Amino acid sequence: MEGHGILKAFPKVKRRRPDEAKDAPSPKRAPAEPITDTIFKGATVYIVPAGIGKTRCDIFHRQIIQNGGQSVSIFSPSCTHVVVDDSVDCKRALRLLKVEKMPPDVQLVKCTWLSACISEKRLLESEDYSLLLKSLPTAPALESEETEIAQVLEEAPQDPLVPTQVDITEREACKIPGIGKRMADKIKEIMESGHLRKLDHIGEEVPVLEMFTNIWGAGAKTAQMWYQQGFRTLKDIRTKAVLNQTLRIGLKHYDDLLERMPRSEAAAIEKTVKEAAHNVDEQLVVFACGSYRRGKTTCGDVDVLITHPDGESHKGVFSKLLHLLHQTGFLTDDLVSHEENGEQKKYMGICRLPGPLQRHRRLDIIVVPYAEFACALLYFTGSAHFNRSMRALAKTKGMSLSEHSLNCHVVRQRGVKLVAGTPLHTPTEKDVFKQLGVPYREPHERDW
Ligand code: DCP
Ligand code: MG
Ligand code: MN
Repeated sequence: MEGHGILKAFPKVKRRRPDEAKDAPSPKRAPAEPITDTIFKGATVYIVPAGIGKTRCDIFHRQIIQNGGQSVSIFSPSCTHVVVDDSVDCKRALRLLKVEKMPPDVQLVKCTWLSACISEKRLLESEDYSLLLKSLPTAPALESEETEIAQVLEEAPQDPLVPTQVDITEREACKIPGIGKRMADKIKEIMESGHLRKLDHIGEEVPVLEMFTNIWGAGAKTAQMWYQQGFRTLKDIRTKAVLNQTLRIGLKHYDDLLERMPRSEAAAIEKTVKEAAHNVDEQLVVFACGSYRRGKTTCGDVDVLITHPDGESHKGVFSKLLHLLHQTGFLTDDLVSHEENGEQKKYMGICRLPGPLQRHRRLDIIVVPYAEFACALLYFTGSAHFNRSMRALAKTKGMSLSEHSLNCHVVRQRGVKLVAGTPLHTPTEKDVFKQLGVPYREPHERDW
């Protein structure tokens, strides 16, 4: 059972967007990807969604995580950076954060800081992007950097003795309050070439990558690769890219899969799966978890958890159930038709309710042994952010929590697990909370 990290076990599970609790319909779907770089290592970033838009928030969120950083959904003084839309000024930012002033060690930066870090592949100093810098009129947004720099230069005291050569200009620029070495370098580049290269790709690449990562099964890496191959539209992808079966399905249902379904439809999908499961075995326990169980008004997919109280009979269920659901035409496409995670089995696919005007919807089905039921239920109910908090909590108590079990007497050395520990008896979710020493939280209280 050891070593079943979520990401390893279920690599296709998509990432959550940070502002999920608001439950607005969100055009978002993308699988998790491994950490590929360390740009944001050591950074804990809180993105203020206002003005940035959910899709961009989500992209940034993923980029931060993929690049070794932490992207948190709650603002706290332990954040290293708070990112706001370029249109947001300091006053509004504080209002959005509901604080009077920023805690001392937290950087308040414009969104372009994130784009710049990503495009330059390193954690940039925040000074050029900071909203806290008083000496600049406002920290320049990248897109308008050239104009801003020109303004700053105009406002700088005119010294008739300053020669016009580029290096001297750079040195002089450094003396202007609020202009650091980086900004001076940019001034120098503009002086030399009349142009800032760093801006060339920004604004052009992001929306295309966004559109590509909105294909179910395509992560940031795939999107980057396609972009580098010169693809710019979905038609390019459809006609020129090399696609595996999953991507082909993702592309086929591009629009449907971007849309969240109303709660009532999730209920109808749960009912369909439940009826089919009860045709296989009447004793099966069948639950829709995920956002549905948390009481959300819209759901990105339906996450159905199945177990059998006798502890044994869950074993033959998975393939029989899927066969049945395929037969009736309810399941239309398989994304990941069979993923084993210890004794748990997972299906990820696409279904459609009968009748005209019905859309294709994402459906996950998980069959688990009864001994793991409570931990599996807790895990698949989420939210993902809540799960991370619970796991972190378990860690502080020498325990470890997974979708399989809550273990005690875990031994870790520098964060690496050496001893897996012993699974505790947790017949219900309440037992898990109790063992962790925290008050029980109802599913609808688990968004964060
Ligand atoms: N999960 C997790 N970590 C992840 C992905 C998922 O812990 N990286 C868990 C918590 C989620 C549950 O699995 O709540 C179901 O995953 P979904 O991606 O289906 O997320 P939700 O059901 O919460 O939201 P949505 O309405 O977008 O489906
Ligand atoms: Mg879900
Ligand atoms: Mn799901």
